[in-house]
Amino acid sequence: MTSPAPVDSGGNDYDEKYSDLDEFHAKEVARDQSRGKRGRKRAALKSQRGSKNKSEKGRIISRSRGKYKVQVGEEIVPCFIKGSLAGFESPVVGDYVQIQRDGPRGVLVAVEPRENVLSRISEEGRNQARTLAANIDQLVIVLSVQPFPPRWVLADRLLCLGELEGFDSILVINKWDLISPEEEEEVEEIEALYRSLDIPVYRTSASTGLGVEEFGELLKDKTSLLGGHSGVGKSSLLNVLHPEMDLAVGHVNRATGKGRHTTTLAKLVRLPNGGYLVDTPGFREFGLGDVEPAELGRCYKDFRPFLGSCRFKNCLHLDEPGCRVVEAVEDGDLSNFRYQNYLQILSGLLYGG
Ligand SMILES: Nc1nc2c(ncn2[C@@H]2O[C@H](COP(=O)(O)OP(=O)(O)O)[C@@H](O)[C@H]2O)c(=O)[nH]1
Ligand SMILES: [Mg+2]
Ligand SMILES: [Zn+2]
Repeated sequence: MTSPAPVDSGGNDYDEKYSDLDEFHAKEVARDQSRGKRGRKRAALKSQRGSKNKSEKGRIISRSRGKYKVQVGEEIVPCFIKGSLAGFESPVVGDYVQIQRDGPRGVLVAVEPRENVLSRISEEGRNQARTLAANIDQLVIVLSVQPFPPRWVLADRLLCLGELEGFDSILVINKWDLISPEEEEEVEEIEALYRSLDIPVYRTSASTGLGVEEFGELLKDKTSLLGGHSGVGKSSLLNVLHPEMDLAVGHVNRATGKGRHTTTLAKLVRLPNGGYLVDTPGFREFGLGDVEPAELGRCYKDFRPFLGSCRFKNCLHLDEPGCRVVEAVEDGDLSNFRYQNYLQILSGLLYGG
C-alpha cells in the first residue's frame, strides 16, 4: 500500500515539519523495545500468575492497520483488538484504553469516552472527515515574524479548526529576536486583538531563549497539536526545550521522511518531561475541507453575536443585503483584520486553494 512519495513542491512543504518528530517517536519505541524485553517478560509472568483478567489503563500512541502501541506507565505495549471491540468502535491515537496482558502483548478491551477528536483533516481531499486522534488538550499555533508579516490567515484558519473541534488554542509568535520596532507596533495591536478574544499569545525566540520556558510550561503534561507553517521554528523551539530530541532544523524535504504515507494515521510523541505532541501528516491540509462555507462564520467567535441577525439564514457575510456582520465591521464593532482573514478563508472554501 505504499505509494511513491510525491515530489516536494518547494515552498509548500508542510510534510517535513513532522518527519523529525516521526523519527523521535520511532527512536522512543525502539528504545522501549530493547529496554523492555526482560521487564515485559516479568510483567507477563506476573500477570499470568496473578489477576489474570485485570485490565490496565493506557493510551494509544500509534496505530497501524489492526496494530496499536499503547503507553502503559513507562512501557509501550503492542496491542491488538479483541473481536468484540473490533467493528464496534475504532480506537484512535490519543484514546485512553483498557488493556489486558496476553504474554508480551496486550488486548484492547475498552475505549474510554473521548473529550474531543481531530477529524476534519483529510489527505484524500474534501468531504473525507476521519477521526485521526482523540483527547487533545490544546492547539498551539506557531507563527513567526520572519518573513513579515506573520501568516495571520493561517492562524485564523487553525483557530477555526480549534473552534470546530473544541480545542483550546494558543498563539506563539516566534523569532521575536528578528522583529523591527515598526513591526513590533503592528504585531502588538494584533496581539491585543487576539487576547481580547481570550486567545493567549506568547512571544518566543529559539535563538535568544525568550519565552522558551513559558512555551515549555505550556506543553508540559498536556496533549498538544502543534500547528504552523514550515520554517516558523517549531523544531527549533522543541530542541531548545529538549536537546535530547535532536530534531532536524531547517528545510528538510520529504525524501528523508522514511515511512511516510504508510497506514499510520497519527502518532503521539511523548515529550521528555511529560506531555504529548500529536503528530499527524494530515494536519498540513489544515482540515477545513468539510466545513460548509455558510458555517465558517460560526467558527469566528467574535462574529457570533451578530450571526442570528443577518437577513438571510445562509448568509456568507460577503456582500449580501442586510448582513449584520458586514455592518458590524463598518461600524467598528468587529475587527476588519479578522473579517479580511475570514474572506480569504471563505474564498478558499468556495473556490479551493
Ligand atoms: N532568528 C531566529 N531564527 C530561528 C528561530 N527559530 C527558528 N529559527 C530558524 O528558522 C529556520 C526554520 O526552523 P525550524 O525549527 O526548522 O522550523 P519548523 O519548520 O517550524 O520546524 C531554521 O533555520 C532556524 O534556525 C528564532 O527564534 N530566531
Ligand atoms: Mg520542523
Ligand atoms: Zn451576514
